[in-house]
Amino acid sequence: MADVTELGYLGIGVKDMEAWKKFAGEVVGMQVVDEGEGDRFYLRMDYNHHRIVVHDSGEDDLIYSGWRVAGPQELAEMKQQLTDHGTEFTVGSPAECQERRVLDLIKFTDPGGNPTEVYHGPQVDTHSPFHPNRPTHGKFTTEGEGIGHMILRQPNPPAAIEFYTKVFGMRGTVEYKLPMPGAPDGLAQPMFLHCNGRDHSLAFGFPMDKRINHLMIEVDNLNDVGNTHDLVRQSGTPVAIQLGAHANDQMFSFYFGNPSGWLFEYGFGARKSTHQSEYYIKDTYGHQPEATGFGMDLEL
Ligand code: MBD
Ligand code: FE
Repeated sequence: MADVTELGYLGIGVKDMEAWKKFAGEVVGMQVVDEGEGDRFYLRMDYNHHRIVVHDSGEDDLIYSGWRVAGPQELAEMKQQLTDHGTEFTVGSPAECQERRVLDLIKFTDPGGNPTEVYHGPQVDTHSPFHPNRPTHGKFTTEGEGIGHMILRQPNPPAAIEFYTKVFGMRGTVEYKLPMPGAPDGLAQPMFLHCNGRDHSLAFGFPMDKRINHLMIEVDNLNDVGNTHDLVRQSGTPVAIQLGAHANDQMFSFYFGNPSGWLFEYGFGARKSTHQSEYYIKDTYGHQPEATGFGMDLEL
């Protein structure tokens, strides 16, 4: 059985390309790369050609996620695992592989209807060191752990947990029971899944309008959380969840709105996956809600 090894890339569709360039470069501290295609630009976080493709397609939502496998053997095994599960896939054409800057890929939808890709062999540009559009103290933490984590819309969480554990080989379960008026039993019971040393690369079980609620990106220097927090405040960017520490990954983080109206979580200092389940009823400290309307109106 082949397992996915990291959440490797995302494609997002946006309405305001210029606002996204400014936000990603000047507030978040990514590297904005425009190769002149006109309908897209790229966001870099490390040596990879890109981690995010920003498409001028107007959805203001996630349009695809790319999960990495180790190599061609694993991609072949993943095809068999999808077939055994009854999930139909298409094989990426050479043009599609070139567009994604990978050696090979397959495309399908996950049980929540989210367009999903599995690939191997990303283009790594060691000749072009990561160069953020604004000064940073440190770097994004991506080595062996991928882009970060995302919260995906899953109308049927049991079907999603079955897919991501049995087909993708990820591990995880419910990690919080949080009071939420309107939820079954008045409780939100989100699930968190890992596939490498990152505590979770995927979570779901929150009620959501968009496909994605937030993308968490991690930095290796605490000063970058403080500095980014200053830039978020100075730019009038809404903060949906204030600075605080999560109980599960023990990360110090905060959440702010992006120009598409979903959230970035920006954090430092997460512990590694423990590979054993436990659950929490509250976060360690902080993480108070502030700006509403981002689908994270719950008491952590
Ligand atoms: C997370 O990263 C998160 O986004 C939430 C809501 C709870 C715990 C860890
Ligand atoms: Fe998160």
